[in-house]
Amino acid sequence: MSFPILTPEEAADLFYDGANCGFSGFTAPGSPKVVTQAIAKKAERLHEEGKPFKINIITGASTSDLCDGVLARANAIGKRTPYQNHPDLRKRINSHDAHYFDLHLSEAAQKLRYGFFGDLDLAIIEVSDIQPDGTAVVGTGVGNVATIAKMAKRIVIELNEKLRHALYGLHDIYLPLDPPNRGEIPIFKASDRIGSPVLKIDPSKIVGIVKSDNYEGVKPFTPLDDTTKQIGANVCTFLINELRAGRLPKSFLPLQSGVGNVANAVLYGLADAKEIPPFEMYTEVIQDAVIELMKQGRCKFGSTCSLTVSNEVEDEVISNIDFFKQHLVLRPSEISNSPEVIRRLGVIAMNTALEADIFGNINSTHVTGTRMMNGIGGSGDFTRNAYVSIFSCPSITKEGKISNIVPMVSHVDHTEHSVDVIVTDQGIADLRGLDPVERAHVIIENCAHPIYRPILRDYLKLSTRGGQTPHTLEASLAFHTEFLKSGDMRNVDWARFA
Ligand code: 0RQ
Repeated sequence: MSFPILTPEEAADLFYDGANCGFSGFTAPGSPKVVTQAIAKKAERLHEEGKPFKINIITGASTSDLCDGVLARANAIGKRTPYQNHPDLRKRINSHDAHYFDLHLSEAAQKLRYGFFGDLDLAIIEVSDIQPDGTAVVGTGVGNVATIAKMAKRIVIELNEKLRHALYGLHDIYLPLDPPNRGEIPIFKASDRIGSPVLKIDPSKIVGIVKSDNYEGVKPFTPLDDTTKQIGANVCTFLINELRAGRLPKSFLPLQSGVGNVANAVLYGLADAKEIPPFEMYTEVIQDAVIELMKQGRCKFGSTCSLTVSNEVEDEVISNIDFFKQHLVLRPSEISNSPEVIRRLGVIAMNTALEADIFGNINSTHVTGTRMMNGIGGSGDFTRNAYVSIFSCPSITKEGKISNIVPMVSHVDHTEHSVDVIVTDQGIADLRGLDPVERAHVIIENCAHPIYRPILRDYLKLSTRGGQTPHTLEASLAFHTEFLKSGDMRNVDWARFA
């Protein structure tokens, strides 16, 4: 069977108001790039005519400006899951133009298969190659593509010619059976391969192929500054101390690292931490820093769901693909983020918080408890199941108007039970085996910024009256209410609550 070649506009015509759509990809890489632009134009045209048009979208994770960006600006997104990070979509979500439900990334595919989100009417799947029988080599972000291909009724293929013929052998596509028939996921080391280098798509569901020739569109990282470099150095100090104390095996354990500038900086810190032996990664995103570490021989192998690298590094990987195929495997999110595998391998989880509270709870998603930033992503999959779980963030943000260490987080993504260590530019709070009050002292003294330490100590004094986890409930969110009122958390006045 050979598939018709479609223009992006012809493909966009298949999409209709209220359609449930699955898109390939994971954090920009692998997500659709051209049909989405045509769908956005169609939405704008229909909206001008006074007609409704919004589609519901499930992906692997965030996408690029060519997908979430254009569709959000066209107000063409009805419902979205499981992760996003585009400023225009964020605005739509926070103004309720788009509905968004946040999900652990390991669970999205199985919940789709279980039927929890209804039928999948249409899919757009980016491939780097496809055969007439539907055998495809997918792009550089795998996400939920295997489940989306299985569940979608009709599929549009985006053939990204930029990647053509390069990627065969990079992927390990594996779809677990669903309960009650699920067995173990037989990965015993990061480099194990258990599936297929190709995705088998039912050719009868493919309506046509749209050609594209685009970069993945990963947003460039902010250059490292003194704060992010110090956070990276502190994480490395913690890991080195663990090795010295014999709490980590001498051969080390696989690392996971989350998204964003802080995560990228932590990984760059590992380049200089020579006491840490060459290591493996079992993670969901590999950012620019890891590619550099691979070239240096510091990172021996990376199992990931996506190559979330800048355009420059993308070019470098593609032109040296034979080298990187020996050091990388790309897996579906439910495998890269599988709680079973993470627990078995003893993954060291390193994720980023927006804020942490003095008792060790983490908010990764909601600014002042209400405004969605990006979503929980895979941070919960790793945090909850890690050998040791580390959260890092700067001690202050916005020139000190915000303390990232607060009396009580304004939204909880990761509870005190799942968080072993908090690291800021100020230092390391090792929370293992500590009760809530002990944790509070260590977090305030080691991680809070010196300008906020006395204010946090005073909060603890104010709260000594009650309970195992001593809070003064009416004052517990005063940092946030003060920021909303005066724009600076330093203005908080505990006397009001005495
Ligand atoms: O704002 O953009 O206006 O400068 O938040 O902060 O310091 O640049 O940090 O890029 O590492 O992102 C938690 C969002 C951190 C990310 C988060 C403001 C700050 C800045 C970004 P500006 P930084 P990063 C696996 C793991 C959840 C998902 C996850 C994330 C902007 O890491 O989305 O971990 N994590 N997935 O100024 C108000 C605060 C703030 C704040 C920072 N307390 N209040 N604003 N900012 N702290 C990967 C996947 O799952 C795909």
